[in-house]
Parts: sequence; structure tokens; C-alpha cells
Amino acid sequence: MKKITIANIPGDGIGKEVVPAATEVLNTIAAIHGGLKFEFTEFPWSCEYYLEHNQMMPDDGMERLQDFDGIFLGAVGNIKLVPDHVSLWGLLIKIRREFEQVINIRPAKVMKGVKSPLANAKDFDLIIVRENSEGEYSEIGGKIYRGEDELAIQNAVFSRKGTERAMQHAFHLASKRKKRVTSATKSNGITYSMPFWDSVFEDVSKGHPEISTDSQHIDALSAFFVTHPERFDVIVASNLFGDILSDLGAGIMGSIGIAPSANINVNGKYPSMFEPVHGSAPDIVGKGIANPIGQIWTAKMMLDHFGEEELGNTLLDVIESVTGDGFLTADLGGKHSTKEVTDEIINELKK
Ligand code: GGG
Repeated sequence: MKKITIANIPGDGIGKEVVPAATEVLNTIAAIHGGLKFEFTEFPWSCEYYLEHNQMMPDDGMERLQDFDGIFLGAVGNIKLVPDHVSLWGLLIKIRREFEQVINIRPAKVMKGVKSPLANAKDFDLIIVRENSEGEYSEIGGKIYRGEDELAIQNAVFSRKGTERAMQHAFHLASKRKKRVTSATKSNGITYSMPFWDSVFEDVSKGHPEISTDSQHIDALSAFFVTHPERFDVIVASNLFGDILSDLGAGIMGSIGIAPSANINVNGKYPSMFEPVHGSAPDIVGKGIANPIGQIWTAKMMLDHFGEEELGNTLLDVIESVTGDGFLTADLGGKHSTKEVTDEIINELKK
């Protein structure tokens, strides 16, 4: 029996609704498989936890997470209770940084039965590999002066090691797909970091002659993303470019409620963390209408990560057959509840 230990952190808002839904789906998959067992341990760390304890997780929180195989997170944030910079940096970003989850993978695909704002939506099926630890989101910089002389400086940091590992991961993913990697650059405008990014991409490409490559400036790439989505398979991007592109991808998918993501620790020293792209959505909490697909698709990414790609692909096929049959929550223009969509996915899995 293959046992996989998972730390469940439902977090805030609809995280508490969609994590149990996706956990039920994973338990169903394990039961059907027979040789696989998930052992879930739930942690109540959230903004409500903060109100009681004045911190988002206990002092030994990271040690308690360290020995799990993976972390399955819902959403973090409730600005009515705790400022976002406190809740996010105290839990979500803390885990990403301290567990060296240096790569963020965000697939984007228009599912059957889902209306996309894109006319040629059926060709939209790609993966964005976002460098997750440095780039434009370094915490290096400062502010000086006041009034009309006020000045803010933010440095972007691109290390060879960080850039290379994101690119290597993109090539690895492309080798299992259409064997194409596009690099998002802006070396015609950003004069040090982006030419460096391009040269690392050239070096990494040489080690993967079986993969076709191209490099596009982020502005043109964003336009092609919409007009010629068939040109893309795996896109590797810096922290900022990847962040923007993946939200564009989520928009094209029809709803941020279905977008999944994985934060990967590449050296295997710490657990990776799997979370949907969406936040806690306080406006729909408790109504039973949250879209569970972002979290369930995230569960598929977790299956892939643990070497269960066949099961992961089956789960994605089932999700698509359920959306194709019109089981859609309100964010996708449907009338079905979280429970109805989840139950239908479970019923389909059992067939
Ligand atoms: N699963 C992604 C996540 O929780 N992101 C944090 C975030 O965006 N928080 C703000 C919010 O939930 O509204």
C-alpha cells in the first residue's frame, strides 16, 4: 500500500468548503485504486486562528508541516479580521518561502462546457511555469525623501540557479506534453536581468534538443496568448510575468474558480504545497455555491506530483466530462452547488 501523508490547511472563507470536497474526491480515488492511501491531518490555521492566538500558525507550525509528503491548502485571507499582508505573510507566503517552493506551476485550459471569453477557446491548453522565489518580487529596495522628491526603489533579483531551475522544470513538463517551451522575456526594454534571462534560456535549451523553443517579449506574448493560443504549450516566466500571465489564463478559462496551482520544492527537502489560484471569496461563503473545481484540479496536480499521473489524468477527464454535462456553479453561469458538482465527479469516478 502506497501511503501519502497530507497536511490539509483549509484556511479561510470558501477554503473551508472546497478543501473537504476535494479531500472526499481524493479518498474516493484511493478507495477505487485499492493500493493507495491518503492520510490527511487538518490544521485550523486561518484568520480566525489569528484572532485567538495573535499569529496565523503556532511557533512550531513549520516543524509540524515539515514531515508531511504534501500540503493541501484552500485559501488565506479575510480582511475584515486580519490585514492581508499579515495573514498572507504569516501563513501562505511563509510556507512558500521557508519550504523553498521556488516554482509555481499553473495550468490553464478551457474545459468542456465552460464558456470562455476567447473565441478560439478550444486551443487554449497550456502550462505556465512561474519562478516563485526571486525576480521582481525580491524584498530588496527602499524609499527615501518626502514630498515631491519622494523616491521608491525595488530591485529585481535573477540568480542563475533560480532562473535555471525554473527553466529546467519547464522543459521537464514540456517533455511530457507537446514538447514546446516559450520563454517570456522583455530584453528589448529591461537591460540587465532580461538579457541574462535570455542567455540562461539559451544555455538550458541546448540540453534539450528534442524540445522546440522560442522567446517572446511579454507584451507580444500576452497578445498571442489571446489571438493564437495554439502556439503555446509550456511558458516559463519570471515571478511578475508569470503572475500576470496566469491570471490572464484564469480569465480565459472562464473563472478563477477553476484555476489550480502547485508550489514545488524542487530539492525534495521540504513538502510542496498545492492550492487553487482563487482566494477566500468572502462574498459567497456559506452559500454552498463555491466552485470546487479549482481545488479538485489542484488535487490532480498533487496526484501527478506523487507519481500517480494516470490517476491524475483520469481525474481531469472526469472533471471535464462533468463540466461538459453542464454541472456548473454560479461563477460559470450554472446553478449547481459545490456539493452537486463534487458528488457528480465522485459518481463519475465510481463508474
Ligand atoms: N489560494 C490562493 C490564496 O489563498 N491566495 C491568497 C489571497 O489571494 N488572499 C486574498 C483573498 O483571499 O481574498
